[in-house]
Amino acid sequence: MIICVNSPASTQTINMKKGIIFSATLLFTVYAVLAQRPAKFSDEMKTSQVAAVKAATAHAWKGYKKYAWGKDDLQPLSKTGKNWYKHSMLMTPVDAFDTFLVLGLTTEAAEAKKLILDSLSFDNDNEVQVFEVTIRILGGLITAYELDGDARFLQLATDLADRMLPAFATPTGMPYRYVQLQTGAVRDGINNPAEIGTLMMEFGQLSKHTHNNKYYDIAKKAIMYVYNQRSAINLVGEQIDVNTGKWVQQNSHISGYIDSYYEYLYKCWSLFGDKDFKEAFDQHNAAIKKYLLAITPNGTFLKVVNMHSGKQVATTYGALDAFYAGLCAFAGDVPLAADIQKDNYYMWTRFGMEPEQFDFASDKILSPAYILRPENIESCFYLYKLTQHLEYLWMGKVMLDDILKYCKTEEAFASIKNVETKEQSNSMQSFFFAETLKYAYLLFAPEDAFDLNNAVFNTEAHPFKILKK
Ligand code: DMJ
Repeated sequence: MIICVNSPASTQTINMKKGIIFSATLLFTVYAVLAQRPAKFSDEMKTSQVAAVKAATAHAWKGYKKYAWGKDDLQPLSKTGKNWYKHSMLMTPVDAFDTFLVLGLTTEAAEAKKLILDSLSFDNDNEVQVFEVTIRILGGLITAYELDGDARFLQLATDLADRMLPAFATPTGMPYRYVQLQTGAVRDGINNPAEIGTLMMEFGQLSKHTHNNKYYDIAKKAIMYVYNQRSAINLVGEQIDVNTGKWVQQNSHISGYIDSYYEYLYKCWSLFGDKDFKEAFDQHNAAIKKYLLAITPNGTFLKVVNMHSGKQVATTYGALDAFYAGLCAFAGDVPLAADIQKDNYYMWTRFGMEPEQFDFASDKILSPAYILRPENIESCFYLYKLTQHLEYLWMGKVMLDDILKYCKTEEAFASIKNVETKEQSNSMQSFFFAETLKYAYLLFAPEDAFDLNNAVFNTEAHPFKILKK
Protein backbone atom coordinates (compact mmCIF):
# COMPACT_ATOMS: atom_id res chain seq x y z
CA MET A 1 0.00 0.00 0.00
CA ILE A 2 1.23 3.44 -0.93
CA ILE A 3 0.66 6.04 1.77
CA CYS A 4 0.12 9.52 0.49
CA VAL A 5 1.35 11.91 3.20
CA ASN A 6 -1.14 14.60 2.14
CA SER A 7 -4.29 12.53 2.48
CA PRO A 8 -6.71 13.59 5.29
CA ALA A 9 -6.46 10.09 6.80
CA SER A 10 -2.68 10.32 7.13
CA THR A 11 -2.93 13.86 8.59
CA GLN A 12 -5.20 12.39 11.26
CA THR A 13 -2.67 9.62 11.93
CA ILE A 14 0.14 12.14 12.19
CA ASN A 15 -1.88 14.28 14.61
CA MET A 16 -2.65 11.21 16.71
CA LYS A 17 1.03 10.32 16.79
CA LYS A 18 1.92 13.89 17.72
CA GLY A 19 -0.62 13.70 20.55
CA ILE A 20 0.86 10.47 21.81
CA ILE A 21 4.39 11.88 21.66
CA PHE A 22 3.27 15.06 23.43
CA SER A 23 1.52 13.12 26.24
CA ALA A 24 4.50 10.80 26.61
CA THR A 25 6.88 13.78 26.81
CA LEU A 26 4.66 15.47 29.36
CA LEU A 27 4.46 12.30 31.45
CA PHE A 28 8.21 11.85 31.24
CA THR A 29 8.85 15.46 32.27
CA VAL A 30 6.50 15.17 35.26
CA TYR A 31 8.19 11.89 36.19
CA ALA A 32 11.67 13.40 35.83
CA VAL A 33 10.75 16.39 38.01
CA LEU A 34 9.23 14.11 40.64
CA ALA A 35 12.18 11.75 40.47
CA GLN A 36 14.54 14.65 41.17
CA ARG A 37 12.67 15.56 44.31
CA PRO A 38 14.11 13.35 47.03
CA ALA A 39 11.57 10.83 48.21
CA LYS A 40 10.43 10.88 51.80
CA PHE A 41 12.96 9.49 54.27
CA SER A 42 10.77 7.92 56.91
CA ASP A 43 11.51 7.72 60.63
CA GLU A 44 11.68 3.94 60.26
CA MET A 45 14.45 4.34 57.69
CA LYS A 46 16.37 6.67 59.98
CA THR A 47 15.97 4.21 62.85
CA SER A 48 17.23 1.39 60.70
CA GLN A 49 20.30 3.42 59.57
CA VAL A 50 21.06 4.27 63.20
CA ALA A 51 20.81 0.60 64.16
CA ALA A 52 23.11 -0.34 61.28
CA VAL A 53 25.75 2.19 62.42
CA LYS A 54 25.59 0.97 66.01
CA ALA A 55 25.90 -2.66 64.91
CA ALA A 56 28.84 -1.78 62.64
CA THR A 57 30.61 0.05 65.48
CA ALA A 58 30.16 -2.84 67.89
CA HIS A 59 31.31 -5.28 65.17
CA ALA A 60 34.49 -3.29 64.42
CA TRP A 61 35.31 -2.98 68.14
CA LYS A 62 34.83 -6.74 68.62
CA GLY A 63 37.46 -7.36 65.97
CA TYR A 64 39.85 -4.89 67.60
CA LYS A 65 39.33 -6.51 71.01
CA LYS A 66 39.89 -10.01 69.73
CA TYR A 67 42.98 -9.43 67.60
CA ALA A 68 44.55 -6.07 68.46
CA TRP A 69 43.78 -5.40 72.13
CA GLY A 70 46.19 -2.77 73.48
CA LYS A 71 47.64 -1.97 70.05
CA ASP A 72 47.04 1.16 67.95
CA ASP A 73 45.12 -0.42 65.06
CA LEU A 74 43.58 -3.67 63.93
CA GLN A 75 44.71 -5.05 60.59
CA PRO A 76 41.42 -6.65 59.61
CA LEU A 77 42.53 -9.10 56.92
CA SER A 78 45.59 -10.58 58.62
CA LYS A 79 43.73 -10.26 61.96
CA THR A 80 46.73 -8.79 63.72
CA GLY A 81 47.37 -5.66 65.74
CA LYS A 82 49.75 -2.92 64.68
CA ASN A 83 51.46 -0.01 66.43
CA TRP A 84 52.36 3.23 64.73
CA TYR A 85 55.51 3.72 66.81
CA LYS A 86 57.64 1.62 69.18
CA HIS A 87 54.99 1.75 71.90
CA SER A 88 51.23 1.82 71.51
CA MET A 89 49.44 5.17 71.82
CA LEU A 90 46.07 3.32 71.90
CA MET A 91 44.95 5.18 68.78
CA THR A 92 41.82 3.09 68.25
CA PRO A 93 40.48 3.07 71.84
CA VAL A 94 41.15 6.80 72.33
CA ASP A 95 39.65 7.74 68.96
CA ALA A 96 36.67 5.43 69.52
CA PHE A 97 35.79 6.25 73.14
CA ASP A 98 33.61 9.32 72.56
CA THR A 99 31.91 7.66 69.59
CA PHE A 100 30.84 4.86 71.95
CA LEU A 101 29.48 7.48 74.36
CA VAL A 102 27.63 9.39 71.64
CA LEU A 103 26.12 6.18 70.21
CA GLY A 104 25.14 4.95 73.67
CA LEU A 105 27.38 1.87 73.46
CA THR A 106 28.02 1.81 77.19
CA THR A 107 29.77 -1.57 77.45
CA GLU A 108 32.21 -0.67 74.69
CA ALA A 109 32.79 2.75 76.30
CA ALA A 110 33.58 1.15 79.67
CA GLU A 111 36.02 -1.29 78.03
CA ALA A 112 37.84 1.48 76.16
CA LYS A 113 37.98 3.71 79.26
CA LYS A 114 39.48 0.97 81.40
CA LEU A 115 42.09 0.13 78.78
CA ILE A 116 43.07 3.80 78.39
CA LEU A 117 43.27 4.60 82.08
CA ASP A 118 45.02 1.32 82.97
CA SER A 119 47.68 1.39 80.31
CA LEU A 120 48.11 4.64 78.40
CA SER A 121 51.40 6.36 79.20
CA PHE A 122 53.46 8.87 77.25
CA ASP A 123 56.61 8.36 79.27
CA ASN A 124 58.40 6.45 76.54
CA ASP A 125 60.82 7.03 73.66
CA ASN A 126 58.21 7.26 70.90
CA GLU A 127 59.04 9.83 68.23
CA VAL A 128 55.53 10.98 67.31
CA GLN A 129 53.99 13.03 64.52
CA VAL A 130 52.73 16.13 66.34
CA PHE A 131 49.68 16.65 64.10
CA GLU A 132 48.35 13.07 64.10
CA VAL A 133 48.85 12.60 67.81
CA THR A 134 47.26 15.97 68.55
CA ILE A 135 44.08 15.47 66.52
CA ARG A 136 43.55 11.84 67.52
CA ILE A 137 44.99 11.43 71.02
CA LEU A 138 45.07 14.91 72.55
CA GLY A 139 41.69 15.69 70.97
CA GLY A 140 40.24 12.32 72.02
CA LEU A 141 41.43 12.74 75.62
CA ILE A 142 40.04 16.27 75.91
CA THR A 143 36.61 15.16 74.70
CA ALA A 144 36.79 12.08 76.94
CA TYR A 145 37.34 14.44 79.88
CA GLU A 146 34.48 16.70 78.82
CA LEU A 147 31.96 13.91 78.26
CA ASP A 148 32.99 11.51 81.02
CA GLY A 149 34.34 13.88 83.67
CA ASP A 150 37.21 11.67 84.87
CA ALA A 151 40.12 14.01 85.65
CA ARG A 152 42.65 11.32 84.66
CA PHE A 153 41.79 12.01 81.00
CA LEU A 154 42.79 15.65 81.47
CA GLN A 155 46.00 14.64 83.26
CA LEU A 156 46.94 12.42 80.32
CA ALA A 157 46.11 15.20 77.85
CA THR A 158 48.24 17.72 79.75
CA ASP A 159 51.17 15.33 80.01
CA LEU A 160 51.03 14.65 76.28
CA ALA A 161 50.82 18.33 75.33
CA ASP A 162 53.75 19.20 77.62
CA ARG A 163 55.86 16.51 75.98
CA MET A 164 55.08 17.95 72.52
CA LEU A 165 55.89 21.58 73.41
CA PRO A 166 59.60 21.28 72.43
CA ALA A 167 58.45 20.90 68.81
CA PHE A 168 57.48 24.60 68.79
CA ALA A 169 60.94 25.87 69.76
CA THR A 170 61.81 27.31 66.34
CA PRO A 171 62.66 30.88 65.24
CA THR A 172 59.16 31.21 63.72
CA GLY A 173 57.15 29.36 66.37
CA MET A 174 55.92 26.90 63.73
CA PRO A 175 56.52 23.35 65.03
CA TYR A 176 58.66 20.56 63.70
CA ARG A 177 56.65 17.60 62.40
CA TYR A 178 58.07 15.03 64.84
CA VAL A 179 59.06 15.12 68.49
CA GLN A 180 60.45 12.48 70.82
CA LEU A 181 58.24 12.27 73.89
CA GLN A 182 61.01 11.75 76.49
CA THR A 183 63.89 13.84 75.21
CA GLY A 184 62.00 16.49 73.22
CA ALA A 185 64.33 15.83 70.24
CA VAL A 186 62.75 17.14 67.03
CA ARG A 187 62.84 16.13 63.38
CA ASP A 188 61.58 17.39 59.99
CA GLY A 189 61.39 21.15 59.75
CA ILE A 190 59.67 21.13 56.36
CA ASN A 191 56.10 21.29 57.60
CA ASN A 192 52.76 22.23 56.03
CA PRO A 193 49.81 24.49 56.93
CA ALA A 194 47.57 21.58 57.98
CA GLU A 195 50.07 20.08 60.40
CA ILE A 196 50.98 23.50 61.79
CA GLY A 197 47.50 24.96 62.08
CA THR A 198 45.56 21.90 63.13
CA LEU A 199 46.79 22.06 66.71
CA MET A 200 44.92 25.21 67.68
CA MET A 201 41.64 23.67 68.80
CA GLU A 202 43.30 21.03 70.97
CA PHE A 203 46.01 23.22 72.54
CA GLY A 204 43.52 26.06 72.91
CA GLN A 205 40.90 23.92 74.61
CA LEU A 206 43.54 22.48 76.91
CA SER A 207 44.36 26.03 78.02
CA LYS A 208 40.70 26.62 78.84
CA HIS A 209 40.57 23.47 80.99
CA THR A 210 43.91 23.96 82.74
CA HIS A 211 43.57 27.76 83.06
CA ASN A 212 47.06 28.05 81.63
CA ASN A 213 47.34 30.13 78.46
CA LYS A 214 50.67 28.71 77.35
CA TYR A 215 49.08 26.05 75.12
CA TYR A 216 46.73 28.53 73.45
CA ASP A 217 49.48 31.06 72.89
CA ILE A 218 52.01 28.66 71.43
CA ALA A 219 49.50 27.17 68.98
CA LYS A 220 48.17 30.58 67.99
CA LYS A 221 51.66 31.89 67.26
CA ALA A 222 52.21 28.91 64.93
CA ILE A 223 48.94 29.14 62.97
CA MET A 224 49.13 32.93 62.66
CA TYR A 225 52.68 32.68 61.35
CA VAL A 226 51.33 30.62 58.44
CA TYR A 227 48.61 33.20 57.87
CA ASN A 228 51.13 36.04 57.87
CA GLN A 229 53.18 34.23 55.23
CA ARG A 230 50.18 34.12 52.84
CA SER A 231 50.73 35.35 49.30
CA ALA A 232 49.59 38.71 47.96
CA ILE A 233 46.42 36.99 46.71
CA ASN A 234 45.74 35.48 50.18
CA LEU A 235 46.60 31.86 49.48
CA VAL A 236 49.04 29.54 51.23
CA GLY A 237 51.34 26.93 49.74
CA GLU A 238 51.81 23.27 50.52
CA GLN A 239 55.11 23.20 52.42
CA ILE A 240 56.95 25.71 54.55
CA ASP A 241 60.31 25.72 56.34
CA VAL A 242 59.67 26.20 60.07
CA ASN A 243 63.11 27.72 60.61
CA THR A 244 63.16 30.31 57.83
CA GLY A 245 59.44 30.81 57.20
CA LYS A 246 60.01 30.31 53.46
CA TRP A 247 57.59 28.37 51.27
CA VAL A 248 59.25 25.33 49.73
CA GLN A 249 56.20 24.07 47.81
CA GLN A 250 53.87 26.63 46.32
CA ASN A 251 50.86 24.66 45.17
CA SER A 252 47.65 25.89 46.77
CA HIS A 253 44.52 23.78 47.21
CA ILE A 254 42.14 22.56 49.92
CA SER A 255 43.49 19.01 49.99
CA GLY A 256 45.86 17.14 52.32
CA TYR A 257 48.67 19.32 53.77
CA ILE A 258 46.42 22.42 53.74
CA ASP A 259 42.79 21.31 54.35
CA SER A 260 42.36 21.46 58.11
CA TYR A 261 44.41 24.70 58.41
CA TYR A 262 41.41 26.45 56.83
CA GLU A 263 39.02 24.29 58.86
CA TYR A 264 40.64 25.32 62.16
CA LEU A 265 40.65 29.04 61.37
CA TYR A 266 36.87 28.96 61.16
CA LYS A 267 36.31 26.43 63.93
CA CYS A 268 38.61 28.26 66.35
CA TRP A 269 36.56 31.37 65.78
CA SER A 270 33.42 29.35 66.60
CA LEU A 271 34.99 27.68 69.62
CA PHE A 272 36.98 30.52 71.18
CA GLY A 273 35.37 33.63 69.69
CA ASP A 274 38.83 34.99 68.81
CA LYS A 275 38.32 37.47 65.96
CA ASP A 276 41.85 36.99 64.56
CA PHE A 277 40.82 33.55 63.35
CA LYS A 278 37.65 34.84 61.70
CA GLU A 279 39.54 37.58 59.90
CA ALA A 280 42.13 35.11 58.63
CA PHE A 281 39.46 32.64 57.52
CA ASP A 282 37.51 35.32 55.66
CA GLN A 283 40.59 36.48 53.76
CA HIS A 284 41.49 32.94 52.74
CA ASN A 285 37.96 31.86 51.96
CA ALA A 286 37.41 34.78 49.59
CA ALA A 287 40.63 33.81 47.78
CA ILE A 288 39.60 30.15 47.63
CA LYS A 289 36.30 31.16 46.04
CA LYS A 290 38.05 33.46 43.60
CA TYR A 291 40.86 31.18 42.44
CA LEU A 292 40.05 27.56 43.21
CA LEU A 293 36.46 26.93 42.13
CA ALA A 294 35.91 24.97 38.91
CA ILE A 295 32.31 24.75 37.74
CA THR A 296 31.61 21.59 35.74
CA PRO A 297 28.47 19.70 34.69
CA ASN A 298 29.21 17.25 37.52
CA GLY A 299 29.27 19.91 40.23
CA THR A 300 31.64 22.56 41.54
CA PHE A 301 35.11 21.16 42.18
CA LEU A 302 38.17 22.86 43.65
CA LYS A 303 41.40 22.79 41.70
CA VAL A 304 45.10 23.20 42.46
CA VAL A 305 46.65 26.60 41.64
CA ASN A 306 49.91 28.41 42.23
CA MET A 307 49.71 30.36 45.51
CA HIS A 308 51.18 33.54 43.97
CA SER A 309 49.63 33.69 40.51
CA GLY A 310 46.38 31.82 41.14
CA LYS A 311 47.03 29.98 37.85
CA GLN A 312 45.76 26.40 37.51
CA VAL A 313 48.33 23.70 38.21
CA ALA A 314 46.14 20.58 38.33
CA THR A 315 42.54 19.37 38.32
CA THR A 316 42.96 16.69 40.97
CA TYR A 317 40.24 16.16 43.57
CA GLY A 318 39.66 13.44 46.12
CA ALA A 319 38.25 12.00 49.31
CA LEU A 320 40.01 14.54 51.55
CA ASP A 321 38.72 17.53 49.55
CA ALA A 322 35.14 16.47 50.27
CA PHE A 323 35.34 18.14 53.72
CA TYR A 324 35.15 21.62 52.23
CA ALA A 325 31.42 21.42 51.43
CA GLY A 326 30.72 20.81 55.13
CA LEU A 327 33.04 23.61 56.23
CA CYS A 328 31.53 25.97 53.69
CA ALA A 329 28.03 25.20 54.99
CA PHE A 330 29.16 25.55 58.61
CA ALA A 331 30.74 28.91 57.73
CA GLY A 332 27.44 30.15 56.26
CA ASP A 333 27.61 29.60 52.49
CA VAL A 334 25.03 26.87 52.04
CA PRO A 335 24.39 27.44 48.29
CA LEU A 336 28.08 26.95 47.41
CA ALA A 337 28.30 24.02 49.83
CA ALA A 338 25.35 22.41 48.04
CA ASP A 339 27.08 22.81 44.65
CA ILE A 340 30.26 21.26 45.99
CA GLN A 341 28.38 18.42 47.64
CA LYS A 342 26.97 17.57 44.19
CA ASP A 343 30.49 16.85 42.98
CA ASN A 344 31.30 14.95 46.18
CA TYR A 345 28.34 12.68 45.51
CA TYR A 346 29.33 12.40 41.85
CA MET A 347 32.82 11.33 42.97
CA TRP A 348 31.34 8.67 45.23
CA THR A 349 28.88 7.20 42.72
CA ARG A 350 30.89 7.60 39.48
CA PHE A 351 33.39 4.90 40.39
CA GLY A 352 31.25 2.64 42.58
CA MET A 353 32.76 4.21 45.73
CA GLU A 354 34.88 7.25 46.38
CA PRO A 355 38.52 7.04 45.21
CA GLU A 356 41.33 8.67 47.17
CA GLN A 357 42.00 10.93 44.18
CA PHE A 358 40.79 11.48 40.62
CA ASP A 359 41.17 14.06 37.86
CA PHE A 360 37.87 15.87 37.46
CA ALA A 361 38.81 17.20 34.01
CA SER A 362 39.60 13.82 32.45
CA ASP A 363 37.28 11.88 34.79
CA LYS A 364 40.07 9.35 35.47
CA ILE A 365 41.05 7.78 38.78
CA LEU A 366 44.54 8.72 39.99
CA SER A 367 44.57 6.82 43.27
CA PRO A 368 41.96 4.06 43.53
CA ALA A 369 41.80 3.31 47.27
CA TYR A 370 39.04 4.09 49.75
CA ILE A 371 40.49 4.01 53.27
CA LEU A 372 37.25 4.42 55.26
CA ARG A 373 37.52 8.20 55.16
CA PRO A 374 34.73 10.33 56.68
CA GLU A 375 34.78 13.64 54.76
CA ASN A 376 31.96 12.95 52.28
CA ILE A 377 29.54 11.73 54.96
CA GLU A 378 30.72 14.57 57.21
CA SER A 379 29.62 17.10 54.57
CA CYS A 380 26.24 15.34 54.24
CA PHE A 381 25.92 15.68 58.01
CA TYR A 382 26.59 19.44 58.06
CA LEU A 383 24.38 20.12 55.06
CA TYR A 384 21.51 18.06 56.43
CA LYS A 385 21.67 19.64 59.89
CA LEU A 386 21.71 23.12 58.36
CA THR A 387 19.09 22.65 55.63
CA GLN A 388 17.04 19.58 56.63
CA HIS A 389 17.04 18.70 52.92
CA LEU A 390 16.33 15.01 52.48
CA GLU A 391 18.77 14.62 49.59
CA TYR A 392 21.64 14.62 52.11
CA LEU A 393 20.07 11.71 53.98
CA TRP A 394 19.81 9.83 50.70
CA MET A 395 23.40 10.62 49.78
CA GLY A 396 24.58 9.53 53.22
CA LYS A 397 22.55 6.34 52.96
CA VAL A 398 24.22 5.41 49.67
CA MET A 399 27.66 5.99 51.19
CA LEU A 400 26.93 4.15 54.42
CA ASP A 401 25.30 1.24 52.60
CA ASP A 402 28.36 0.90 50.34
CA ILE A 403 30.68 0.90 53.33
CA LEU A 404 28.61 -1.74 55.11
CA LYS A 405 28.43 -3.83 51.95
CA TYR A 406 31.98 -3.65 50.64
CA CYS A 407 34.18 -2.91 53.66
CA LYS A 408 32.72 -5.33 56.19
CA THR A 409 34.85 -8.36 56.99
CA GLU A 410 34.06 -11.41 59.07
CA GLU A 411 35.34 -9.67 62.21
CA ALA A 412 35.72 -5.94 61.51
CA PHE A 413 35.89 -3.47 58.58
CA ALA A 414 38.60 -3.08 55.97
CA SER A 415 39.78 -0.38 53.59
CA ILE A 416 39.29 -0.85 49.85
CA LYS A 417 42.37 -1.21 47.66
CA ASN A 418 40.53 -0.37 44.45
CA VAL A 419 37.06 1.15 44.39
CA GLU A 420 36.32 -0.33 40.96
CA THR A 421 37.11 -3.93 41.88
CA LYS A 422 36.21 -3.54 45.59
CA GLU A 423 39.24 -5.59 46.58
CA GLN A 424 39.87 -5.04 50.29
CA SER A 425 43.12 -4.06 51.99
CA ASN A 426 44.53 -4.74 55.43
CA SER A 427 43.78 -1.50 57.30
CA MET A 428 41.10 -0.10 59.60
CA GLN A 429 42.19 3.43 60.55
CA SER A 430 41.09 4.75 63.92
CA PHE A 431 39.26 7.65 62.22
CA PHE A 432 36.71 5.08 61.03
CA PHE A 433 35.54 4.96 64.68
CA ALA A 434 36.16 8.62 65.54
CA GLU A 435 34.65 10.18 62.44
CA THR A 436 33.03 8.01 59.79
CA LEU A 437 30.79 6.07 62.15
CA LYS A 438 30.07 9.11 64.36
CA TYR A 439 29.03 11.38 61.48
CA ALA A 440 26.98 8.56 59.93
CA TYR A 441 25.19 8.07 63.26
CA LEU A 442 24.57 11.79 63.83
CA LEU A 443 23.25 12.19 60.28
CA PHE A 444 20.37 9.79 60.93
CA ALA A 445 19.97 10.10 64.72
CA PRO A 446 17.12 12.11 66.30
CA GLU A 447 17.89 15.82 66.62
CA ASP A 448 18.26 15.56 70.41
CA ALA A 449 20.82 12.71 70.24
CA PHE A 450 23.64 15.21 70.72
CA ASP A 451 23.64 18.92 71.52
CA LEU A 452 25.27 20.27 68.39
CA ASN A 453 24.72 23.92 69.29
CA ASN A 454 27.23 23.99 72.09
CA ALA A 455 30.06 22.00 70.57
CA VAL A 456 32.57 22.24 67.73
CA PHE A 457 34.07 19.09 66.24
CA ASN A 458 37.83 18.93 65.87
CA THR A 459 39.14 17.59 62.58
CA GLU A 460 39.00 14.04 63.99
CA ALA A 461 35.32 14.59 64.98
CA HIS A 462 36.00 14.88 68.70
CA PRO A 463 33.40 17.39 69.90
CA PHE A 464 34.72 20.22 72.11
CA LYS A 465 32.34 22.14 74.35
CA ILE A 466 32.05 25.86 73.72
CA LEU A 467 33.14 27.13 77.12
CA LYS A 468 32.58 30.63 78.45
CA LYS A 469 34.42 33.04 76.15
C1 DMJ B 1 41.55 12.41 59.77
O1 DMJ B 1 42.62 12.03 60.55
C2 DMJ B 1 41.27 13.89 59.86
O2 DMJ B 1 39.98 14.15 59.42
C3 DMJ B 1 42.26 14.71 59.09
O3 DMJ B 1 41.96 16.08 59.10
C4 DMJ B 1 42.30 14.24 57.65
N1 DMJ B 1 42.50 12.82 57.55
C5 DMJ B 1 41.74 11.93 58.38
C6 DMJ B 1 40.45 11.42 57.77
O4 DMJ B 1 40.41 11.26 56.44
